[in-house]
Amino acid sequence: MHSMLVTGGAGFIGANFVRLVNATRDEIKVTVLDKLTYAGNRANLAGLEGVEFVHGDIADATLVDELAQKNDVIVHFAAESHNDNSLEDPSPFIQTNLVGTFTLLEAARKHDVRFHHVSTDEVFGDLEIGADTKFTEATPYAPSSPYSASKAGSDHLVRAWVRSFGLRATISNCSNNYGPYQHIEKFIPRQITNIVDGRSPKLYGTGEQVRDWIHVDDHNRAVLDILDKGIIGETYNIGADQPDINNKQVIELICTLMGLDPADGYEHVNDRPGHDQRYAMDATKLKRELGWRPRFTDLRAGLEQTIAWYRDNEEWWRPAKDATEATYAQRGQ
Ligand code: NAD
Ligand code: TDX
Repeated sequence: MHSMLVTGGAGFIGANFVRLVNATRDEIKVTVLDKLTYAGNRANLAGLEGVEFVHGDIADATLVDELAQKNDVIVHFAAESHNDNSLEDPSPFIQTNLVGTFTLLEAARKHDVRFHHVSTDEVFGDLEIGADTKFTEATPYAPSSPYSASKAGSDHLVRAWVRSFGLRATISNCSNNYGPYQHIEKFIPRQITNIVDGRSPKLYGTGEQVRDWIHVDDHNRAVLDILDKGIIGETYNIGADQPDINNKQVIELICTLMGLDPADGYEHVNDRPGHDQRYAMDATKLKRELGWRPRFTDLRAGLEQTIAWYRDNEEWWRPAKDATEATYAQRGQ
C-alpha cells in the first residue's frame, strides 16, 4: 500500500482512520474524498501533514475514476450513517450508500484497485434481548431500517463485484463505535453534550435495547489488519466482545461519570420506529485469522476518555448543537 484513497475521511470513523494511518504508516500517502455533508467536517483532519483533501461526491463517476487511477487502495467509509435520518428521508441513503458505492466499485474494477468496504452489524437485523446469540459472518442478512437496508445492499454489490469481475475486495461489519469526533446526533455524544449544556439526556422508549460498543480506534486497527493480512473476497466481523449493556445503563453511566444523579438525570422520549433490539458481534474470525485484539476493553474507561474529549473540544461541536436538538425536538425526541 503506497497511495490510499479514503472516502468519508472527514467523518467520524474515517477521520480517526486517517489520523491512525498518518501516525503509524509513513509509507502511505493518503487522499481523502469527502462531500462534506452535515456530518463531514474539515476540522476533523486539522493538524495533519501530507494528507490531500478532495471535496467531492463518491457518486461523481468522472472524479472517482480520476482518483482511482492515482491510488492503489480505496478504503470506503463514506455513507449516510444515521438511522433516525433515514426514517425521515431515505433518499440520500439510497444515493450515497448504493449509487455511491456502485460508482466506486466500477472505478476500482476498471483500474484494478484493492478495495475495502466498511459496513455495519445492522445488516444482520437484530437479536433477542437476553439471548446468548451473536452475529457471525454467516448470519443471514435481515436489515430493518432504510439505513441498514442501504448498507446491506452495498455489501451485496461488493460481493458481486468480487465474484463476477474478480475485484480484489474485503468487507468488514462493525458494531456501534464511540470516541472523539463523533457527530453529536449519535447517542453517546448527544448525551455528553446535553449534560455539558445543562439539557437533559434523552433516552428512546424504555432504553432496554442493547448495543455492542467498540472504541473507534479498535475498529480502525482492525481495518488496517484486514488491509494488511485479510483474504480477498472475505468478510470480517468486528466487535469488542463486551458484556451486554443496554441504553438505559449507558445513559446512567454517563450521568454518573459527569456528576449527575442517574435517578433523575435524564428523560424518556419517543422511541425510534422499528427500533432494533439487540446487536452482538462474534469477532472470532478476525481474532483467530488476523490476530486482532481490542485495546479498549473497559467501556467505563473509554467513556471517561470520550467525555474528556467533548469537554475539551466544545468549539468543535458547539456550532451543530442547537440545530441538532431542534431536529430531534420536532420528532418528540
Ligand atoms: P459519519 O456520518 O460520521 O461520516 C460520514 C462521512 O461521509 C462524512 O464526512 C460525510 O461528509 C461523508 N459523505 C457522505 N456522503 C458522501 C458522498 N456522497 N460522497 C463523499 N462523502 C460523503 O459516519 P461514520 O459514523 O464515521 O461511519 C463511517 C462508515 O462506517 C459508514 O459507512 C458507516 O455505515 C460505517 N459504520 C459506522 C458505525 C458507527 O457506529 N458509527 C458502525 C459500523 C459501521
Ligand atoms: O438520543 C438518543 N437516545 C437514544 O436512546 C439517540 C440518538 C439514540 N438512542 C438509542 C437508539 C439506539 O438504540 O441509542 C442507541 C444508539 O443509537 P445511535 O447512536 O443512533 O446508533 P445506532 O442506531 O445503533 O447505529 C450506529 O451503529 C451502527 C451508527 O449510527 C450506525 O452508523 C452504525 O452502522
